[in-house]
Amino acid sequence: MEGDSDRVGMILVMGVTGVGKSFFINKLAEGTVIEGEKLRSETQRPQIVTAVLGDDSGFDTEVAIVDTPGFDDTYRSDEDILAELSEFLSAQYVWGEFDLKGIIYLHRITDPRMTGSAYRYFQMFQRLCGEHTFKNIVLVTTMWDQLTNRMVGVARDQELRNDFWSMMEEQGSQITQFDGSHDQAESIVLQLLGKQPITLQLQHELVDRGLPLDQTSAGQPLAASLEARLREATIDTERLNDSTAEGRTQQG
Ligand SMILES: Nc1nc2c(ncn2[C@@H]2O[C@H](COP(=O)(O)OP(=O)(O)O)[C@@H](O)[C@H]2O)c(=O)[nH]1
Ligand SMILES: [Mg+2]
Repeated sequence: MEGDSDRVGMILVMGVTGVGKSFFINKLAEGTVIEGEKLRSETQRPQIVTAVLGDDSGFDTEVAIVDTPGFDDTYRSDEDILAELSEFLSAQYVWGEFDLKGIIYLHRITDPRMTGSAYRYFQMFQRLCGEHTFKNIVLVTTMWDQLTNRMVGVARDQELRNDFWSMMEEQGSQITQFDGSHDQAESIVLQLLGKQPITLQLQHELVDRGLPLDQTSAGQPLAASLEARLREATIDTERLNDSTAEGRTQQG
């Protein structure tokens, strides 16, 4: 069909550390990413995994799934994570070989309440995507099999829908409970692959409008700390220059 591209679709998997992003991706492409990687999350970068879906039907669909680093309280700052994501998303937008089709946002149903970092991440996530992409987003609750009482999960699910997810749902986001199966992971991804490609708000702002990260919708709330981060980087460079100069003086 005219206008439809032959490019492989890309899906981002997002959510704070430990919600099951890597687990979800391994359901689609077994053993491609490391699960439970908390201790090494400081070195984690967005990682693209390609998978082929729908073997049985005879229609194979290739997809690029991205495992993204999420906020966590211990190992990396929110600014680091946003900077990491923004680099990846800009590069994909400018040079990428894939069409971004959607985002899968994971939330652990075993969490009694939304923690500070989970809430900050969720807000950053919404700003980074922009409302125009909400119809390409599936909000997924994970780890239902870890609950001792399913009714507790059902109540939390309702709370999430009422207090946090209703605005996105009204604007077209889907909400679903993940049972941990390959089949469901595949059907969530296939559903998103059928949609029109999107450009995220952050990609528009960074690439099309040339804004610095701290002036983007996602970056603004972190502006003070992003600035401090930049200042630190500048001071580091100055120190490096100083010591190089010193070195030369001593040598010369
Ligand atoms: N029982 C169960 N364990 C899960 C599920 N999702 C993730 N896990 C486990 O929870 C831990 C954290 O998941 P992981 O995928 O590494 O989270 P990530 O930080 O979001 O990538 C790992 O040990 C996973 O194997 C699930 O739906 N059910
Ligand atoms: Mg992971």
